[in-house]
Amino acid sequence: MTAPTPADKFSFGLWTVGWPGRDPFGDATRPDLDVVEAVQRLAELGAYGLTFHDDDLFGFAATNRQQQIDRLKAALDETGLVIPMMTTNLFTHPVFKDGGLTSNDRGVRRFALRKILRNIELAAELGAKTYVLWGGREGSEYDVAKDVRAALDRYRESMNLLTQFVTDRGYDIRFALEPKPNEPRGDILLPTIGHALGFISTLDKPELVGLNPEVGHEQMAGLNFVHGIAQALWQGKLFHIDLNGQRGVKYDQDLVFGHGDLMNAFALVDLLETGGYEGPRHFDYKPSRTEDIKGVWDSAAANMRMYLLLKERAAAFRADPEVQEALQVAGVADLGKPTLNDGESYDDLLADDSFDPEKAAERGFGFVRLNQLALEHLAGAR
Ligand code: GLT
Ligand code: MN
Ligand code: MN
Ligand code: MN
Repeated sequence: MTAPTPADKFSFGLWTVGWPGRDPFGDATRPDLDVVEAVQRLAELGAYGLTFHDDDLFGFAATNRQQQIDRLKAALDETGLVIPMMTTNLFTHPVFKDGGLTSNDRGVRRFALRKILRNIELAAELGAKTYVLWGGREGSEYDVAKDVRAALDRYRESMNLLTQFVTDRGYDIRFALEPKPNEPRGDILLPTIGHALGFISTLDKPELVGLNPEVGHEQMAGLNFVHGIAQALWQGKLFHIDLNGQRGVKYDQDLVFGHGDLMNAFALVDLLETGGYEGPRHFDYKPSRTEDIKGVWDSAAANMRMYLLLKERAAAFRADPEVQEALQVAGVADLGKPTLNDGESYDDLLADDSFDPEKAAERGFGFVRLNQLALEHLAGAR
């Protein structure tokens, strides 16, 4: 297998490799990571992009904002790394305890919007094409404390303002909402891909708003990530993606991609590589708290290696003649054929009595054999 190159479009959040290991129960286990070192190491490993929140680069107080931007720009020039996506931190500072765009406090909502607008100006300057909004604090613990319909009005008001802003400024930027069911809030608004797609359809400029789904977030809700991504692609809404690993319905683990549900990761890479997704392969993981700095870069490399391994396995699966035959038996391609004939009406359909349900019920689809073949390719047994 070849090493990652910029053509693979692998990108990482500065907050991922930069996570010092602080969690609700324990202190940091690693020192803070400087942005210049992050850029240099990621470039060496074969990544093409870095993404970040405003606060990741210059902190909430932003006292050294311009200096940090200049240092980042110099590192980008030196390495050729790019900034494909940026986002706003509306969750760390205590002012956002009840959310940003949907806080019950109107002053907080106005402050949150200004924080986004200012960072979008920087995103445009740095050439980012996607602006992510993860509403981790937009939600509630207590049903009686949040008017969800009013909160969705405010979310929509915000998105309409942001899309008007990039349009008026002539920025080549689209927005990507990132769903998550819970954590840090008890319940987060727009909790799944489906909820977010429904919300987007109500906006003034829906064409400028899509999704940034994260593997673990859908799996925390017990949902099939591949199905969600397939629907997002089908609706032209997969603007960006957060790849990582999650083992079942529990807290947000942010493991290395493939270190969770490996079979679903295999099907995901197969879909991304064949389904027309051309955006960044962005890793939003956390190097486990047990790791030292070497472990940070080993785990960053592991994400890219897992993706490339799965890409190789998926291609071998597709090229295997026995798989082709099993796909045929399973009727997978037959689903692409419209159910009615060209020009056929419902009257024609009603008049068709040629179908024998008893006979059709005798069919075995052979899905288990097909899945076993997929697993054998995944396990390197074929
Ligand atoms: C935060 C969150 C991620 C989001 C990031 C973007 S920040 O770490 O857990 O899932 O993608 O705001
Ligand atoms: Mn996560
Ligand atoms: Mn996360
Ligand atoms: Mn994420």
